[in-house]
Amino acid sequence: MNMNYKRTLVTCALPYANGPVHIGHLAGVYVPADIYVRYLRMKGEDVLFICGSDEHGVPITFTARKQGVSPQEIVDKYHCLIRDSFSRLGINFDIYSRTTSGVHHRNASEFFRKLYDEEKFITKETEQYFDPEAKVFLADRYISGTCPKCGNPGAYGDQCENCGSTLSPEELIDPKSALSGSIPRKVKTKHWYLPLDRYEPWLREWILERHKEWKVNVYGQCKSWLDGGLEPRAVSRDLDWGVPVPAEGAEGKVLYVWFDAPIGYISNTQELLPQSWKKWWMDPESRLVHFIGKDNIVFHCIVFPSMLKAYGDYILPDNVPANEFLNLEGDKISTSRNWAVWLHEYVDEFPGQEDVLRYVLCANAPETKDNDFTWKDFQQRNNSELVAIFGNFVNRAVVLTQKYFGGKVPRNLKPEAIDAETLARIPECRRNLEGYLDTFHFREALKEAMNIARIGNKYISDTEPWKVAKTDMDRCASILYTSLQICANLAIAFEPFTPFSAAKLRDILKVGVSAGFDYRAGEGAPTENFYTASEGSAIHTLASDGREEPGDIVLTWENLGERELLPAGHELGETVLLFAKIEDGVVEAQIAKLHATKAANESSDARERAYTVEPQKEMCTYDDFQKLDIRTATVLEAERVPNTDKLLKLTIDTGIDRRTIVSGIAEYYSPEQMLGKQICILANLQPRVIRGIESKGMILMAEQPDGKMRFITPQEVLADGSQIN
Ligand code: B3M
Ligand code: ZN
Repeated sequence: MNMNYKRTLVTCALPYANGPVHIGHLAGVYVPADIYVRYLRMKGEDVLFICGSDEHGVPITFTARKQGVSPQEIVDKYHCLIRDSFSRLGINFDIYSRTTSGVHHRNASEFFRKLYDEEKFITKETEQYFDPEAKVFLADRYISGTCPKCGNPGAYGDQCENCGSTLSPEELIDPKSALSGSIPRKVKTKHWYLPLDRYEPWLREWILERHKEWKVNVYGQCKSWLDGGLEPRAVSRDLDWGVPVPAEGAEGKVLYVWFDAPIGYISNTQELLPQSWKKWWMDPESRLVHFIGKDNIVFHCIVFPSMLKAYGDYILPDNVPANEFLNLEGDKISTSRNWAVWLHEYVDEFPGQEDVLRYVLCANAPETKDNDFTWKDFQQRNNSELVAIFGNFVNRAVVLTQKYFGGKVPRNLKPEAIDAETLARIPECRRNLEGYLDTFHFREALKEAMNIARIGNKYISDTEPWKVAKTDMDRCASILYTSLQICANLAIAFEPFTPFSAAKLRDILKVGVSAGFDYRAGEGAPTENFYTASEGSAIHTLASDGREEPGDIVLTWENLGERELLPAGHELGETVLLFAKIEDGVVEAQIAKLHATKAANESSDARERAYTVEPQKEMCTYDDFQKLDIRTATVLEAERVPNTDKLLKLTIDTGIDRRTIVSGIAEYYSPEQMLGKQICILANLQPRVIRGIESKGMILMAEQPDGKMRFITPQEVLADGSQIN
């Protein structure tokens, strides 16, 4: 780690603007990053927090095609949804821009061009699958066919999801374009490649020797990539959506999305700080930290650093604290199967409980291995940790202060050993907390913050000021004095983790918190940031002239562990509850919602199986077919067959006669719905007696993917008895 840094540039993986953000993204990337940034800011460090939407790439063009709209419409929609839902969870990037911005297109193009001019790329001509109908080159994922290993007819060009084999499109039997169904052809095409093999010796030294402090999962993945040997990587694609390749002979080609997206971090910094961005990216006293999920490790630890190295001038990532994956109720989160808790839905459905999600995701963060989110655990952590420990302690301390001391911090009139011993434990929590936060162990850090609340809660339970008040007001004063100092410590310690509740607590205590730094200082606007007591977690910026005092007491991280943060006589604000209990019904409704999703997925799987796997019946001759007498007919009367659920007795006009047919359609149609309907029947089916009724013939029905039966009715009214052949 760069020990002599002056400032920290924190980036979060740019979400694809191809769908909303879910709890897996949050737990892996955005919540830890936000905690880290808030922590550094409270310590008064210079931090810049950069993110934005990743708006290029093939999947976005496919979504657009499927929905019959332009890729721009897709990314506009999701960009806004994602940006807004982040901020509703208190994740306030200094900029959340997008890779379709003009600044980014120019910057990414310039980046490529410099490497191109300096001959840092190689070119190769290869054969790629091309869809002659849709006129596009196909990524492996968009070619489907039969798996050579297990015979699954729905295997993809990169993988068979049935047997799990890794495939290449060449191996598929009967490959088809997933786009048009046409048979893809191989067409020659030229692309630019970054020869990663040339950077391998340097990467080995830089990561394996000089960054042994990286998280084990990150270091391990890098090592296995490096040990496997690196190969040149294409940085261009044949596509009409992206940053056009600025080179001769590159018509119809764009930069590969993984080439342009990380450059987006730089572009977004430029957009925010046109004058001072270089300080963040090129000064060796700046530290770059990328928060990402584990599937992005190779791009951030190997590919992007090689790009930066090739360019020169830029600093390299100092750390890349990647997390593993979060599962949901025991299953892998899946966007396509809607198996997720979506951030925008959560903030709508749980207003005022943003911190509960932040807390649970941090407590459960998949830092070293994949982890599971369950709604029961969510409820449990809220009710028995946030409500029962943190909230309960603060509430007891302030309510009793209101009751006995008119809402003013009482004087410490009769201190006892337990008070000093209790307060003495907080600096230790702080040391641990810092140790964990500095090394990206957010779960452990949160436990330490929670320990302060536990210390407070135990202290107030042990000392019982409500009882002491009956006999010894001076001692009661001391207990509440001590309790309130712990509350003030909590307002500092929890600011990174649960900023909304920390802000509420500051309101209760009438204090402000300093965030002490303004990234715009370099842009010629001298300003100062701090959190005020009443303005929640938003960073409040004040121009130096129009100074507005944030209250008498402004706390900083430096104060954490101090014994007197609130002086005697300091008046408290209004008492509110920090957390509310979550009832069973609330989580049960969420679980039911997931179960409904699962059921819908299962029936759609069944549908896919029915369509793709169900083989055609064996061949029949024309003569076989001729034996069937299929005709149109009209329903004249319909009634339920008594004591059955499924059967209707229908009287029909077949054009040749009137007859009775008993049909198993009562589940799908009521007798009233059948009256007067024209249908198709098999007229010459051997009569059968069903429930004592002679049924002559059969109504033709079509089975739907969900298993429901629908009768077939002619498009226009036909003469009854018309033969179908
Ligand atoms: N758009 C996110 C993902 O892989 C990807 C990150 C880009 S960071 C430069 O889900
Ligand atoms: Zn297979």
